[in-house]
Amino acid sequence: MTDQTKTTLLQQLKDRTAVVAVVGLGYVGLPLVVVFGNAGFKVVGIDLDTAKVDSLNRGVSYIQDVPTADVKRLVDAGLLTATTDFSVLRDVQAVSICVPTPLKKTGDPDLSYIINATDELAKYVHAGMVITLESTTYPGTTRELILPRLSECCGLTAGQDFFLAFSPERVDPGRKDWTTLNTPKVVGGITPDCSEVAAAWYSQALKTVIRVSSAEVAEMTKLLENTFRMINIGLVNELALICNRLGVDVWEVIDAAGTKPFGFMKFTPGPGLGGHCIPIDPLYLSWKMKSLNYNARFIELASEINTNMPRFVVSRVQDALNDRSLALKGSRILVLGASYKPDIDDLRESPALDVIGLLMAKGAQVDYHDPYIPTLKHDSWEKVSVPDLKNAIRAVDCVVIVTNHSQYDYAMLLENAKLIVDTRNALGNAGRESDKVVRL
Ligand code: SAJ
Repeated sequence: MTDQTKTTLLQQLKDRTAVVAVVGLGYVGLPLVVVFGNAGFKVVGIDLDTAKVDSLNRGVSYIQDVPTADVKRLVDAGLLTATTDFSVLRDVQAVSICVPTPLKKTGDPDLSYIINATDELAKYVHAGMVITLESTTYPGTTRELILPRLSECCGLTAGQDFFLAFSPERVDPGRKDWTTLNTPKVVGGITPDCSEVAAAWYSQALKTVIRVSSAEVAEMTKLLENTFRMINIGLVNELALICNRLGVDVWEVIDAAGTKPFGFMKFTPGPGLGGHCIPIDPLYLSWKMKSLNYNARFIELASEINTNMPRFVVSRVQDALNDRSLALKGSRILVLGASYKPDIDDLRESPALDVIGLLMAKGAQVDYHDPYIPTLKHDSWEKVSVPDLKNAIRAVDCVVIVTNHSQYDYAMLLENAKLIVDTRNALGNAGRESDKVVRL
């Protein structure tokens, strides 16, 4: 049965008669649907959100990186359908799970999306099926959480009857140079045969597939990528605290270090760490290690430093106002930029929300502006982006640049503001030379 099952499935993947399913149609799943469809596979997208399902069946995309024309073409060609009904998996040979892996309020991993998707899949898993998990998670999830649920329910064996692997998503929303199609894709299975079948599937649609020896290696690979980033951002954030105490310009130091053509990678300090990946993924690793009685000190310390940056920003605002004999309490502050990084409309974990909350807690009157985010609702407060930016800049005691959107007119800001705290070095040398600009 084993060899025949694998041989038949490999042939179906090779001649693209295998039907593909993607569970979770967000910023990871939808681009994957299009890539498999463009490779000639019949694809069924599965999501609990009927609005997403209806939109796709109308041939309309809702993800910034996926053109509607691509979706419409696949739907019109009969290569793409979407549904909320998992029973379609009865007639599917290849399934990719791309569901969220956020944190709970407690700061522990929230694996409920993976568990729910797996429990639904377990009802329909059958011999001759390959399954991959793409959601970023702790090492061991595929083997400890998914495998038992799939093999116990139906008496099938991974690596013989069905094939289970992990393949980390490497989607950077908004990026045009590296996409789902051309970003190298790591794939690692529960068994060598699982690695082989999953890699064979992905090689039919993606430009570069990197096969590793196990699901744990693949899970750990993604965590290294994002933990590396989080810790290095934490390092430069601590450098900003150190340079502030030394009276040294941290931006000038980093720019000078950046002239080293080897052995150095430039990161920049900021008001804190936002996004759905970098602040969260490393905590999946440190959480797992705690269960093995190991304290991942680098991750904990970097996370502590990054989490404290909004407070540091507020202290810089307070000091800057104080130097002008103004109390923070009662001062009018304009926060410029709310999304977690420039030129996108994503608020997840944005430090701007913390900066605004902390300024308000100290009695400041806070407004914000963000061209991508018309309204802000967080904790107990709600705000609307100021309609007339130039007037708002002139009216306030201090402007705080939190997210340096490229569309801002920074010359106009420098001309019209009384005082600017620039947490992103958005003003560059003009800011360094101006006595009304304080840099992080
Ligand atoms: N940040 C800094 N200093 C830096 C770089 C980033 O403070 O030097 C801040 C950003 O302002 C933001 C947060 O860190 O608040 C995260 O920024 P990010 O540039 O890492 O962007 P993300 O969250 O979109 O990260 C994604 C990740 N992609 C995946 O997980 C698949 C990450 O692995 C990519 O390296 C990153 O995009 C990228 O390079 O753009």
